[in-house]
Amino acid sequence: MRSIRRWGTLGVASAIALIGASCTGGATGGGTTEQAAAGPATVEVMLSEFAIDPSAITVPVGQPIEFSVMNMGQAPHTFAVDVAGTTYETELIDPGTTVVLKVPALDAGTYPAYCTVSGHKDLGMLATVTAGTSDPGAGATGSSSAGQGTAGTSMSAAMMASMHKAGVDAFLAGNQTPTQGNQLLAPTMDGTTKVFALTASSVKWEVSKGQFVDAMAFNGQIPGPQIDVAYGDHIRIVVENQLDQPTVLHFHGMTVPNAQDGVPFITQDPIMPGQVWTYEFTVKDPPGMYVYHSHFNSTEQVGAGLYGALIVQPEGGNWPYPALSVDGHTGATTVGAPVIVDDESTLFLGDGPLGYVLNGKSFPATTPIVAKRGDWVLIHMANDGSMLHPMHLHGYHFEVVAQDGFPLEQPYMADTLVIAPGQRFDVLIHAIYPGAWAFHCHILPHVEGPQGMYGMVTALVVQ
Ligand SMILES: [Cu+2]
Repeated sequence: MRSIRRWGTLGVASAIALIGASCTGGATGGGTTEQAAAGPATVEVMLSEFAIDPSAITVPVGQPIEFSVMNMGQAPHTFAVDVAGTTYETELIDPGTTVVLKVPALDAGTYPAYCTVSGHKDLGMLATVTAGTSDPGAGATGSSSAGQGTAGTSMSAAMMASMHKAGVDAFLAGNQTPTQGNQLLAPTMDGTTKVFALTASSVKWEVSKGQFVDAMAFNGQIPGPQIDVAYGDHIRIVVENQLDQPTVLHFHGMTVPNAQDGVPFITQDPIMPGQVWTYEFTVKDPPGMYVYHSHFNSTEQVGAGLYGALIVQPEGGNWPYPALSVDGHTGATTVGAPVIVDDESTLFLGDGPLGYVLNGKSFPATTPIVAKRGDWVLIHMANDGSMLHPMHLHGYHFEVVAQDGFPLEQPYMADTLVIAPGQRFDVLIHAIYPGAWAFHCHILPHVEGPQGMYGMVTALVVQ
C-alpha cells in the first residue's frame, strides 16, 4: 500500500526539473498553467527553507496570472515577482498557509521571483517566471539584461550566476540540516556478544534545507547508523519493523551463515510490520567497509534510505593502507609504509526516491569533508543507489586502497572512480593542498544545471 510520494513538487522535483529538456520549462517546470482565454492562469508555487518550487516557472503570455503560493516551510516567507520596474508581492505568508498573488498579463520574457524576507533570496529563495515559450530568444523582451541565448535555459546569465552563487554560499556557510546519518551505533553487551538494535520506520527526511521527502530510515537516520565491529566479534542485530510493509536485513559483502543472509523466502520469512527479527553471526571478514541494507522491495526501500555502513575496524585502530609515493615526472608509484589515518569518514552514494544524494543529503545540504593540511584522510565509499556514479575529486589524486573490504595488493592513484551499485571502495587522500576542493559525481545531470549545483556534490576542505 505504500508508495513513495513527495509533497507536491517539493524535494527532488527541483533537481529533476533541471535535467534534460524539462529545464526549458516546457512540460514539467511550470506548475499548473491553464490556457483558458477567459480567466486568469493559475500557477502553484511552494515555498520552503530556502527554496521556491518550481524554480523555473512558466506561464502563458498575455493572460493574467494567479500564483497560488503555499508556504510549506517552518518560517514566514513572501513571494514577489519583478515586472518592468514593478514588484508584485504577497503579504508575509505564515507556514502552512496559501496566499494568491495576482499579476497582470505578461509580455513574453523572463522575470525574477524571490522571497522578500531579508536574506532569504541569498539563501536560495529565488526563481524565474518565464512567460511564453522558453525559447532562449524569448527572454530578450523580459527584464533580464544579459546573457540571452544561453542554450537550454530561459534564465539570464545574471540569474544563472546568482542562483549558482546562492547554492555555493549556502554550502560553504554551513547549510547542513539538523538530521545526519552515519551516527555511530553503540552496542549493548550480552556476555561477549555485541548487540545492535535497528528499527526501520517511515520518516520525513530533509534531503536539503526545508525540503522533506517521504523516506524510510533505520533509527531515524539516512544512511542508517554506522555499526563498527572487529574481526572475530560475535554480533547480534535485532531488527524491528515499524514500516507498513515487510522488510528483511541483508549484510552485503559479509561472510555469514546461510540462515543469516537476509533474503526473503530464500533464507528467511519476511519481517512483517510490527515484528522483530534477530540476526547473529561471528565477523569473519577483513577490516574494511561493508553494508547492511533491506533486501525486500529494495528498489523502494533501499532507494528510500534503508541502508547503512558496517565497518570492520582494524586491530589497534590502524588501517593497513600504505602511502603511495608518486614520481611527479614519470607517474611511477612506490608503495610505502602504512599511514596513520587522521580523518575517517563514510560516504554513501544514493539515487532514487531521495534524488541524487551523498549520505542522504543533496547539495547544498551535503556535509564537506574537513581536514587539516597534511592530514591523511580515509573515505569509505559505497554506492547503494541504482546507477553508476563516477566520483571525482578536484585538485588531488586519491589513492584507491581497498575494494569491497579487501585491501588492494597494488593500490593505485585516480581522480575519478566509477562506483557501481553494491561496490565499496576505500580511498586515501593526503590533504596537502589547502582550499575547498569540489568532490562530486561526474555524471553531470546528477550534479549541476542552469540553476547551479545540486545533488551529489560535496567538497574536501583543507584548512
Ligand atoms: Cu552520479
